[in-house]
Amino acid sequence: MRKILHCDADCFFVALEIRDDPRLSGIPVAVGGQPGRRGVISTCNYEARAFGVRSAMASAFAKRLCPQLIILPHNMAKYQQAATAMRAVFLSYSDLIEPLSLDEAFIDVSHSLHCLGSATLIAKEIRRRIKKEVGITVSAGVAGNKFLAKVASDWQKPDGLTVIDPAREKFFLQRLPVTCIPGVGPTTSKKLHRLGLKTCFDIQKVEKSQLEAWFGQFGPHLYHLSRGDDDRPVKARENRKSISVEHTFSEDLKQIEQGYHFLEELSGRLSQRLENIDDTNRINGCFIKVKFADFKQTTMEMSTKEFSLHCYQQLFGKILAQGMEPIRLLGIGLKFHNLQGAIQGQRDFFNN
Ligand code: TTP
Ligand code: MG
Repeated sequence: MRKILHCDADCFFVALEIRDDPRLSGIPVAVGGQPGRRGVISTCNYEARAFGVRSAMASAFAKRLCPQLIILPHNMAKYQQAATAMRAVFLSYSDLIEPLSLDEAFIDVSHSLHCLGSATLIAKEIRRRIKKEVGITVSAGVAGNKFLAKVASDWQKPDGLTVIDPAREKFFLQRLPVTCIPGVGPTTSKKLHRLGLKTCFDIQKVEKSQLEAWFGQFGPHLYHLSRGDDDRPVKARENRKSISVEHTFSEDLKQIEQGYHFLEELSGRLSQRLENIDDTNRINGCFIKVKFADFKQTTMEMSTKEFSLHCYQQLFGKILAQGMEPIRLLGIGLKFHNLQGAIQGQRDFFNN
């Protein structure tokens, strides 16, 4: 029986802004671009969520939903610093950590000797320490696998701890909505609902072959996860060469300004993917990709040691200087030194 924790900070960017300016607590606050500049919301606190404000929503629309919403600019250095401090807390309980984004990670504590080996006590300690050392709340889930640990950490957000011990697993799954299964988006969930399948318990009653007939390769995934079977290991970060995010616009962008503002949203998303400090230390370049309405694609890169919006704005300016067509797709990314490759290269050199 494995013991897996999933930790996810509550409204991460905004929580850090409120930590540094307590006058903001209790009122609707977001971090994102300004509405007048076609900005987008990166995240908001739960007070703002009560008005329907959400991540990736146009800031102008968010202001319409919640006129008193305060929208603060990004402060990436602050968010990265907090992520590093959180990671340091995780590391004091286990080496087996799989970061999913700046504020979210799986931690395998199956072999941890801390807290007498109790995963629940470890989760409590992690939450308490992050509150004290970083000044924000983290929701945590404890279970026997990744799927259930992630569902559990979401269960009582914000500032919640949910433990699904083996004895409660079956009961928990019975009422778990199908939308909690990873990979079930709006289309699949509609199809499942049409078939009368609303909870994991409903799916459990269907034969594997039938699920395969209905959902193809996704069928066995539904079959196993609905039973709470998930043997995916917690994997420490791979030695990646690059990460990127991109967006295809539903309507081509015609104004240069819109492109610049969308870069802010993309860089928010990229920072989410910038999983840990080892990666930030290994940055050696950034790149941008632009696809125009006529499907012509241009990429441009520059070397840099750090992640900054300014580099992308510069690259974007250079691409636009070559001519401006309506933009269909915009993407940005980071390149890393390949540590493993460099070490292997040295070994090969000495061995030959
Ligand atoms: P999340 O963990 O998805 O969101 P959150 O921490 O703000 O809120 P909660 O976990 O309580 O639901 O993302 C972490 C940070 O990543 C978030 O604070 C801001 C950033 N982000 C974006 O910039 N754009 C996005 O679309 C999303 C979802 C997050
Ligand atoms: Mg979060």
